[in-house]
Amino acid sequence: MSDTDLIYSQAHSQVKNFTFDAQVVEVFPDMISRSVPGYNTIIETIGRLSKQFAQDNSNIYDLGCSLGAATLAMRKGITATGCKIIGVDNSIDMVKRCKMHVEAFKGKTPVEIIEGNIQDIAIENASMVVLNFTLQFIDKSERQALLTKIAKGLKPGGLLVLSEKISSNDQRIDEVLIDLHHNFKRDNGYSELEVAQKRTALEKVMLTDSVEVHKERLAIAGFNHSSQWFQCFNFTSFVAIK
Ligand code: GEK
Repeated sequence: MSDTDLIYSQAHSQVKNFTFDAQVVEVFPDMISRSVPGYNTIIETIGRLSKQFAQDNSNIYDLGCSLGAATLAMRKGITATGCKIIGVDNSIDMVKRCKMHVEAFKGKTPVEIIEGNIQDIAIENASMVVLNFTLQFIDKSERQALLTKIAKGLKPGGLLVLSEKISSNDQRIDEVLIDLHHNFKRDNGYSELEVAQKRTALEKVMLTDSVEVHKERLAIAGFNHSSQWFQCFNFTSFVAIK
């Protein structure tokens, strides 16, 4: 099948840093659902939360939108009127394909997909912002500024959904969770070689934080309430409300 992720199935003489290029775009839905435990549950829940949190005449942001899975779930879920969904991604290949996906489905809430760095775009008049496995690709020293900008751009009562791969401060627990995740990938058909090469490719470009660090950043950013609502192995999702 052409859309099956086989990128790391053969030995690479040198494993390059992971990028969201055209080759990844081709297999992305297969890659993310076989690699991220609970991905479909998280996407469905983002849709449910949009029904609850999207406010009339406000903007909804999907930051690091990839192929628009969260955008489409929210467009289905939103019942508020006068909303606009803005999806942003800095991979031109993702943006091109995302626009095609969005156009292939009908919905009453308008969607704009923008090629850009989420650190540079303005967040304004927002009632809901989604960072679904995107913050982990931002330089650690720049994560607080991004979350603070998001909190400032949210209306009172506005919601951030933040999903991330996490690490544990307890080394033994970390080992157990990493092991469970690798077994999940093996059960989904990835070989030892694929798991090992993907790990090397992500080592320098995807850096994880602990739950405690995330919660502290959310509080500093100005969120009055935050909680994990989902965790499976070393993957979690938070809701944070202004
Ligand atoms: C989903 N949210 O399916 N600015 C804009 N986009 C960025 C930046 C940046 N600075 N850094 C990374 N990206 C999606 C899944 S994938 C997660 C998100 C994963 C983009 C990058 O191009 C990629 O499309 C996305 O963030 C991360 O719900 O593959 O593990």
